[in-house]
Amino acid sequence: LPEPGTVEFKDVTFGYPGAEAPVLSGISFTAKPGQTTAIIGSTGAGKTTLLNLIPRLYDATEGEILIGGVPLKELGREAISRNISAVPQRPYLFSGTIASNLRFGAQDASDEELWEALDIAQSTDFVTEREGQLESTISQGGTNVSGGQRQRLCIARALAAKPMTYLFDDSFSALDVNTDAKLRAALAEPTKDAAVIIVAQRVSTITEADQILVLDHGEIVARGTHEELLESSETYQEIVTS
Ligand code: DGT
Ligand code: MG
Repeated sequence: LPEPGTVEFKDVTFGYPGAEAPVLSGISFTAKPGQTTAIIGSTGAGKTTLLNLIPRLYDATEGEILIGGVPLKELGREAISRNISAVPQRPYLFSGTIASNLRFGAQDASDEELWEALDIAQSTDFVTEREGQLESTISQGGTNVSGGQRQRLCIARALAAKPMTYLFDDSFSALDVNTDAKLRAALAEPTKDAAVIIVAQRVSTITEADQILVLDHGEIVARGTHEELLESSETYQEIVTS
């Protein structure tokens, strides 16, 4: 069997219920533990849809997705949520304390572990400045927290769960270039044994990725490292220069 946490797509096709054309077709790749797989492509290319298939927000229409060699359908909801942390493109906070938001998916995490996660997510100052700190309240939908901060708290939540697979959907683009770089440097250690899949808008976020998948109209049109793609892919060159 492949290592735990490995994500494999085998010739996956997906169309939204009721829609005529598939949004993803013939998607095959492997995201290995200890590696970062990046997905880049224009708006509407299908990046979010692809990520959403992994925690089974939808099921593939054709083909198969396996985690650690086990087909998703055999894994069960509980195993999926225990092993996969997803930071969605529109991160969501619910009404409650910061601690309860961070413990969603990590009920047993100690306060110390929450602070560690916040530190990595560059959110220590934000929380220490609030009255009540970890026990300070977030309003429904996180409307009393800025968008970038909401994103970072959701990254901290993902880290607190210590999963084998991380999914980041455009989680760094709302951050300024400096914070983006610091946060990703801090992520290296806690995610070093996990399979990390990052959807990115900014090329600078993914130049170090072990593999980059270029998605265009629901198909992988090129794959490789940043250097390889600069040589081989016109679509990638367009993204880099745009
Ligand atoms: P982004 O986030 O703007 O960079 O775009 P992507 O690459 O994340 O694209 P995605 O996966 O959100 O959308 C791909 C296509 O699927 C696009 O034509 C819109 C369509 N689509 C997305 N979500 C839904 C949905 O819930 N229902 C239906 N019927 N279509 C959807
Ligand atoms: Mg998206």
